[in-house]
Amino acid sequence: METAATAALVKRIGTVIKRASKNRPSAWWYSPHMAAASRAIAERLPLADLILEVRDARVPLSSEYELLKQYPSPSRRIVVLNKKDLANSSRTKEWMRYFELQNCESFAVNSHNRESIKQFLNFLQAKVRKLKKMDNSSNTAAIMLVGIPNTGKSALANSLHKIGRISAAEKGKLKHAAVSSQPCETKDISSLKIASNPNVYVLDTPGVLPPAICDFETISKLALIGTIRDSLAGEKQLAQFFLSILDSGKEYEQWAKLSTAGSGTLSVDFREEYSGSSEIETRRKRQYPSDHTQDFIVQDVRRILYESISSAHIDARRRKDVLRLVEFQLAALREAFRIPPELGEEDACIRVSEKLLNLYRTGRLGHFTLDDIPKDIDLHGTS
Ligand SMILES: Nc1nc2c(ncn2[C@@H]2O[C@H](COP(=O)(O)OP(=O)(O)O)[C@@H](O)[C@H]2O)c(=O)[nH]1
Ligand SMILES: [Mg+2]
Repeated sequence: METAATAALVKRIGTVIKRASKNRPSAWWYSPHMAAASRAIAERLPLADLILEVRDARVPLSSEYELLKQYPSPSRRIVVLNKKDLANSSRTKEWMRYFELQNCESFAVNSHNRESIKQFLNFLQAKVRKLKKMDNSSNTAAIMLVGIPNTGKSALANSLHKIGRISAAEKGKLKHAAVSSQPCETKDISSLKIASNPNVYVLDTPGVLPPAICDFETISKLALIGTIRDSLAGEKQLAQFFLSILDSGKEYEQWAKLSTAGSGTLSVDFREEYSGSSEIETRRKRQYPSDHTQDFIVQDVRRILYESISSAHIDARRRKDVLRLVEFQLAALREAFRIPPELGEEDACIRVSEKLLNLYRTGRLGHFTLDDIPKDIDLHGTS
């Protein structure tokens, strides 16, 4: 993923976060609440039959849960790569191979997808039965979900509970774990039943980050996927970071068909001042009279991004080229996001950034795996 431009933005974001953390009395993200949660989780870890370390499939390494490093039983730990729908699927396969080489079991899942949850439930039930046979222990199993904030632990717990094979009476109508796009919304450990015979419970836990600041690259990626509050890193910086990744890759090419640019003339041209205002509106009315506004916005955003990248012919290795393109895109996207023209420069940029981050985080701007397999690992080798 790393290019000169992304490296420059990573440094900027890391520095901003570090500065923000210095201005706070306690370690800025490691709140007393998180410290207490961390202790409560550590006490219960040895009692769990299985531990699901829920990571984000876009950052299989950066979303590691530090606390588990001290936990000695890898045989009872499974790395869950959640949000697989947002990651690049062939890269996810490579990551699973990576975990296999580390003798670590992994499973990629989409908590919002019924089929994916069903498969995962089957896998978990088989696993629990095997464990129970080995242990010769009681007919009840506890599976603990742990991970950093916002990886989807509560969403996963809810889906397992909802789709699990338990009687209707056991599916508490009001019982569910609180899911939120904001990090740190789960405050307590709660239990939900997901299967009978043997009875299997999942324990949803609050997300915990390491107390000390990790390296800039990790923290920037975590900020981009929404693990820490956007205001800490700054919405604009995060949007720039995302755009620098998009501009340096090939994902945008899938939007070529959206481009209305005829032979050589682009409606959004990086080399000229952007002035597509009323054109977007006319085309929208002409082509899709009945569609939903949000869909138009997404299409317009994709088109503007496609046209700006393809007309720019930048060298992704050149930091300045990418950064200039990113600035251009942030300005050009105001139109697509219908930002009122009377809004000041700064406010408009933040609004565009928030909206762009939201589209990225809900998967509408492509599938990006941000972590690379460590260079010393040979995925095709024998060990
Ligand atoms: N696209 C996608 N979004 C997910 C998935 N799982 C969870 N989410 C979203 O991620 C955000 C955080 O989920 P939540 O369960 O509250 O995370 P937690 O902090 O780990 O408990 C919410 O907006 C969820 O809707 C998934 O598999 N795919
Ligand atoms: Mg939660």
